Amino acid sequence: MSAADSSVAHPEHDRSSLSRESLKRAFLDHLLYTQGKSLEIASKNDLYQSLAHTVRDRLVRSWFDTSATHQKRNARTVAYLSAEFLMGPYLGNNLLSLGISHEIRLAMSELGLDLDELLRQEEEPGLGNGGLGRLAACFIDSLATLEVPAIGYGIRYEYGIFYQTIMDGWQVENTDAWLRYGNPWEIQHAEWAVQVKLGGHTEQYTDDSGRFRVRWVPEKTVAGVPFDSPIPGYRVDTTNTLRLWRAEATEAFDFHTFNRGDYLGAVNKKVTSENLTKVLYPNDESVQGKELRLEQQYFFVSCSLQDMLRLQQHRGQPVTSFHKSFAIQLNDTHPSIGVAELMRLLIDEHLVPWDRAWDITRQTFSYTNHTLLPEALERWPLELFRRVLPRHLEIIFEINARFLNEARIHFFGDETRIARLSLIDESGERYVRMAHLACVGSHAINGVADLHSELLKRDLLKDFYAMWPDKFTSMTNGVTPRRWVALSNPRMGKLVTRCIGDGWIKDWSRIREIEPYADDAAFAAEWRAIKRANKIDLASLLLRKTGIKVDPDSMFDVQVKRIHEYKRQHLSALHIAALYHRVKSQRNLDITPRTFIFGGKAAPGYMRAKLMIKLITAIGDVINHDPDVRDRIKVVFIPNFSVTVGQCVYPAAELSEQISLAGKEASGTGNMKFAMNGALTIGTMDGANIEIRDEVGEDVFFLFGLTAEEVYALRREGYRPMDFLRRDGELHAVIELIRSGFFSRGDSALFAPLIDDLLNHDPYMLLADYDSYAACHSRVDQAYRDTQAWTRMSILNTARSGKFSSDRAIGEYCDRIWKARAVPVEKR
Ligand code: T68
Repeated sequence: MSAADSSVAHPEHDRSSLSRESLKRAFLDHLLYTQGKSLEIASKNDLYQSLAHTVRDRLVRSWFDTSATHQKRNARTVAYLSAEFLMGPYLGNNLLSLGISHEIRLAMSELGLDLDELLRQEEEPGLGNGGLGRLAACFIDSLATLEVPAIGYGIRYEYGIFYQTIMDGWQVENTDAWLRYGNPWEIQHAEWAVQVKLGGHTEQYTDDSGRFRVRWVPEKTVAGVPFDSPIPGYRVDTTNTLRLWRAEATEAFDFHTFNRGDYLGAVNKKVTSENLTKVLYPNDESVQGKELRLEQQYFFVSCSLQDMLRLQQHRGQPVTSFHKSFAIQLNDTHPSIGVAELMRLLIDEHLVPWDRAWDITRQTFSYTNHTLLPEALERWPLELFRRVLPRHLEIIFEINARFLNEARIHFFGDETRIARLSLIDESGERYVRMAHLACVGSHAINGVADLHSELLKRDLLKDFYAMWPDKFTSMTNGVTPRRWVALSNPRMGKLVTRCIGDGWIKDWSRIREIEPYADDAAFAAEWRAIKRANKIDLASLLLRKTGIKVDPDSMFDVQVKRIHEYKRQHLSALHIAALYHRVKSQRNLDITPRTFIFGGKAAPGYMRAKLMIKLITAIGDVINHDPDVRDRIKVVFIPNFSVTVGQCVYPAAELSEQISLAGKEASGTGNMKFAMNGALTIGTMDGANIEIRDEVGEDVFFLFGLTAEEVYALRREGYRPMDFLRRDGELHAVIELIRSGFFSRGDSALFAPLIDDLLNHDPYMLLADYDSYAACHSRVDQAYRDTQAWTRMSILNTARSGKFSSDRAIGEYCDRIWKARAVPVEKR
C-alpha cells in the first residue's frame, strides 16, 4: 500500500486478532458478510475466500505502518520492474509469514473444516512463464523479509500462463481464467489510476517562456489502474507491495462516437483498451515482435514510473532527486523502455534539462540479463516502434547520437564496433535493440550466475564491457527458503528445526549446521523416512493427475522446467529408451528401479518442444505397459507444472536433472530448489550448476558433458553429430527404434523432425554429450544402491546449499547495485 493512504484512519487490528477465537469470529463474519453464506450452504470456494480475507485483514495494519515508515524516512525504495511475477498460491505463504498456520488450522478444525482442503482451493496466479517470473517472486519475498523498502511493479494479466492438459500424449492449451472467482488478496486503487498515451505523432513548439519543446499527440489514451497485494516479510513488521496494472478505457464510453449514434463502436474502443492486459505472452526464451506486446511493456512501465513520480511528490521531494528515492531494477529487457520513458517524463513533462535528466536516469536504472539465446533478444522493427511510441523513438535517437559520440572517442576509428554498439540495428531492416537501451541507460548490468556473467562480457555485451567494464557484475540467483523449504517441505523443516533451531528460515546459510548430522544414523533414518513420505505424497498426486501408479521405493528422477531444446529433455528421453532397450535385451538385468518424472510447458507455437513432450509420453506409454519391464522403469509426465505442483515435486525428488548444453542455461533456479530439498544433481557445467557443485563438493554431484569452452571448440572445428553416433552402438539402436515408429504405433514420420535434426545439425549437441550422460547415469544407479551413502550425500547436499537463498542474492543487490538498506517499520 502506498504512502498516500497512510493518513487514512483504519480500524484497530492488533496482535490479539491472531487468537483462535478472533480468527474464528472473523472467518464466520467474512463468510456471512463478504460471501453472503452460512457454514451450512457455503461452497469450498466461499470458505477459502473467507479465510483469505481473514488473513488479509491481519496484514493490513503492518501494510499501513510500512508505507508510513517508508514515507516518513524517505527511504530509498527498490522498484522491481518485471513483466512477470509467478507468485504461487498466497494463503499458505502468508500464514507462514504471520506465524498463524497452527492457530488457523485449529480454528478451522473447530469449525469442522480442514485447512489443507481450503489451501487446495486457491487458484494460483500464473502471471509468468518460468524462471524469470518466479525469480521476481522470490526476490520480493526476500526484500520484505530483509525489511528493504520495495515495490514490485508488473502487469495484472487477466489470463495467466495457459493451463496445460495432456491428450493422447500431446500438450493441449486451455485458458487460465484465474480471476473467475475473484482475487481476495488484491485491493484496487482507482484513485491512483494514471493515463498512458499510445501512437499518434509529435509536434514541436515554443512555450510561453520561449523554450523549445515537443508535444506528443497520441492516437489513444488508456487508463492504468493499480491492484495492490500485500507482501509480508517473514515474522517482521514489514509488508511491502506488489502493484500490478490493469488497462481500462479512459472513459467508460467514447462520448463523441456515442453521440454520433455508434454505441457499439464506442463500446468496442473500451474493449480494445482492455485487451492490453488481457493475456500473458506464453513464450519464454523467444520473442515474437507483436505490437500488443510492446504496448503491454510500455503500458506497465509508464504506469509504474508515473506512480513513482507521484510518490516522490507525496514525499515532498523534487523530481531532480528521483534517483535518491528509487532504485529501479529492469528484470530483463521487457521493461527497458523505461529508460526512454523516464527521460520523456523528466524532459517533456517536468522540464528538466537533458543532461540532468540523463544523469538521473542512469543513476536510477540497473539491468539484469537472463539469457544469451539470440532468439530471446528483444528488438523491435523501427517502423512498428515509431507507430506505437513516436516520442520515444526520437528520444532513443538522441540518446544514441550522444552515446555513439562517446563511443567514437573510446573506440577511435573503429566504425564496425560503433555499428555493433548502436541502439539501432541497421544491418538490414532497421530495429531498436532493447538490450542496448538497457545497457546505456543503466549504471549496473548483471548476469544471473558467474558463468553467464562471464559469457555476457565475452560475447553478447563484449563491446559494452570494453567501454564500461565497471558497470558489469555477477549476481547468482537464489530462491526463497520460506516457500521452497518451510512451506513445501514441512517434514524436513521440522526435523531441521529440532536439531538446529528455526534460524534457518530467515538465514538459510545456517543450514550448514546440519552437516555434522550426516553421520548420525538416527538423523539419517529420519531424513530417509521424510523423503519417503514426500515421495508417497507425490505418488498419490501422480496417480490422481495421470492415472499412473509409481513405486515410492523406486528412485524419483525428476526434470521439471519449461520444455526447450536447449534444456534437452530429449537427451533424457534417449537415455530412458536406451535403458528400456537394455532391459528388453537382457530380461533379468539388475537395474535400480526408477521413476522418471517430467513436467513443464512448451510455448504453444514451438512445434519442436511440443514434439518433445509427445516423445516422452510415447516412450513412457510403451515402457509403462510392457510386462517385461516389471515396473523397473516408469515414466510420468505431470500435466500443468506450476508453482503449486512444484511445491509437491521438489521435496520428493532424489535426482535432479540439470542437463542443458553448457553455456545455454543462464542460471537455473529449479536446480537450487532441488538441492535445498536434498535431491542430488546430475548436471552439466552450466549456469548455477557450477556453483552448486563448488558448494556441495564434486563427490556429491554427478557431473557429465562438455564444458562451455569445449562446446565452443567443438563448434569451431566443425561439429558432426554423425561422428558421435557411429561410435555408440546403443545410441544408434535407440535412434533407429524411435525412427522406425516403435514408440509411435508404426508411424515412422512422427518423430522425424526431431531425429533428423539430431543427426544432421544437433545444435544443442545431444549426441556429443550422450555417452557421458549415460555413463553418469550408471554411476547414479550404483550410488543409489548404497542407501546409507546416498542419504549421507543427500544431507550434505542440503547442508551446503546455503548460498542459494534469494536472501543472499538480494543482500548483494542491495549492497552492490541498489545502495538500499533495511528500514525497520515503526509500529503505530
Ligand atoms: C530464465 N529465463 C533463464 N525467461 O532461462 C534461467 N524470456 O536460466 C534463469 O535461471 C531464470 O531466467 C532466472 O534468472 C526465463 O525464464 C523467460 O521466462 C522469458 C519470458 C519472456 C520472454 C523471454
